[in-house]
Amino acid sequence: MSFSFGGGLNMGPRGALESHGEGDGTGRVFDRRVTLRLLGYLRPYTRQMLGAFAMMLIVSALTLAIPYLTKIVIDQYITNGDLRGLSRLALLLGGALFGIYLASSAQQYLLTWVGQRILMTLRNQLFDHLQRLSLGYHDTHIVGVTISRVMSDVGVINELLSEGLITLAGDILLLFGIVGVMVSMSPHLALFAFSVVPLMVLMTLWFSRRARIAFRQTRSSTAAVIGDLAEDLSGMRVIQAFAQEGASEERFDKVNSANRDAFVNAMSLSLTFLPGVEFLGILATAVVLWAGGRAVATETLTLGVVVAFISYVGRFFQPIQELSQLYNTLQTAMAGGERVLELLDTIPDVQDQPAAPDMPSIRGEIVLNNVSFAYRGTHTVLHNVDLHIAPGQTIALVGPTGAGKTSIANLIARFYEVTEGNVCIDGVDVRSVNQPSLRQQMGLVPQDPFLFAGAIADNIRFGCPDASEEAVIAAAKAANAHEFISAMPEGYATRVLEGGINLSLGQRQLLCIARAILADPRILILDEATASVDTITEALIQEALARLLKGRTAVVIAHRLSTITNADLICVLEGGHIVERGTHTELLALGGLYRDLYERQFMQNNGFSKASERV
Ligand code: DCP
Ligand code: MG
Repeated sequence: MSFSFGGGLNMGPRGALESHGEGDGTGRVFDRRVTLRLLGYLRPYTRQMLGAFAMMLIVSALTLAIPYLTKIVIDQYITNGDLRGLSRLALLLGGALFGIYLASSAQQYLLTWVGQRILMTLRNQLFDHLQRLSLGYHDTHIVGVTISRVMSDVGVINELLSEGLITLAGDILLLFGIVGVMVSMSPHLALFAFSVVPLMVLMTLWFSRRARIAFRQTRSSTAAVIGDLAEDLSGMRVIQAFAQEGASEERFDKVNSANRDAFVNAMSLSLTFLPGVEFLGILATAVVLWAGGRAVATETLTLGVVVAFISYVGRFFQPIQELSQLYNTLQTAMAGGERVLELLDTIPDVQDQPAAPDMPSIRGEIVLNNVSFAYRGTHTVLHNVDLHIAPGQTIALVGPTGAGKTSIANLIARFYEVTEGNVCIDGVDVRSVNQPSLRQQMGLVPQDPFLFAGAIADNIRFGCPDASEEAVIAAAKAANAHEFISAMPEGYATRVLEGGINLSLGQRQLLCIARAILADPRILILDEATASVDTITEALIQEALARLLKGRTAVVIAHRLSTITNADLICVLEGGHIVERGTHTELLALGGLYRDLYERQFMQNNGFSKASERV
């Protein structure tokens, strides 16, 4: 039996994002609702658990029988000099020991078999659920915290359900069994043996109260170490760029030493308690030896009974030690169980109605009616936005950073639910159809182009896994990505490393465009698709886009206004309001925010080209 240190990851010093209770839950050792639901996971394995239970019964029975057999050996065979009987019983004892070995191996195997299956079921359930949770959930939950739920919380639940329950039952059974056998053999001597029990109870109470706090500290300080580590690793570039290695080392040292102290503290508690229990065991043995010895001398008890008693007393304290440790496992598992169930119970913000129909084949009209929207229900970022995009039109959203451009794209694809008003595609409210059927007909090139680890070709065919090699190449050509891909050592088979780090940001964007082209959607949303490419590539992309956008409805979000001068309609957003709308020429003539933005960029670009001419 080992202590377990599972726990949430909320304690990262800078992990203030995590808003939900990440402590040890209610801290209760037993929660009926959580327990019942967790026990439900055992149901499919009733047979195996009954098998393990039977093995446990065999182990307990044999463990109880061995001292009793010793008593018979001494009182009947050794005392009477019956050597043949002695050999027979020695064989029987050997058989019993071998039986314990076999039964406990079988029990262990069954429990591992069941435990690993429960672990897998829980992880699959969590993973499926995480995929269904809306972006609103993923925005507000730190990745590390979620990983800890899926990995360590699930682990402690497994420990409780498989090993824990059977150990609990076995220990309790053994305790009662030993008491029963001792009382039936000699109530008088049993009374002497149990004289240390009140001391034992006091000690256990003292220990469990302190252990509960100490072990909670080990869990939360481990969480702090992992939180700090995860954040520093992902922010390494910034740490090094600002030469803050020293400061983050100091911070890590602090959480790390708190973790060390918590463990030393918890361990020293255990290390006082466990030998304490052992000492009481020895004390009880001494008492039995003294009282039993006197009884043997006065011939009120046989020697065999005293020897058996010594053996029982020795075994009596082992389940007590185990039970006190199980207490921690139980508590950790309850806290972990509560967190896992809470995650499984989280209702996605964006939820389809039961049996929501598929989105019919899209023609491409997008209408936003009086749409207002707030992330996380607080702070409104879009105010009464009205927008009508006819099928086949290209509209551009421009405006200062934070104006709400990406938010509009998010609402069209229904990654979030509008707070007020509605979004309709071909007259169908996006809330009335199921999400996959809607998004399958849309292509999205996100602001932050994400690639998966794997071949370039597979990244392009992400949305259409069955696309042929030719189709992939055609899409890459249309996106003007073919040239750089062919120049790579392994062409389309070149592996993209995790996070796409072996490609430049511009290249990643081209691949994302190729991915969208291949999916051949009726509606295309391009978020800053040309933000990070040079002027020549930009011209290539524009040319590719002109080809791509033809006959589709497109929403193009651009910071470089030169890319969207041809759009059918340009909407200028500021602070969540559409403040101007019209074509490029109309807006320039208007002389408002658009003209302002345009002139500033124009001057900047001219400034740049002059500067480069001078070089
Ligand atoms: N916002 C938020 N929670 C999110 C995303 C955004 O609270 N998960 C806030 C930040 C901004 C506002 O919403 O104040 C609008 O954000 P957008 O991403 O819509 O802004 P833009 O796309 O217009 O900005 P940029 O040009 O920087 O991409
Ligand atoms: Mg944006």
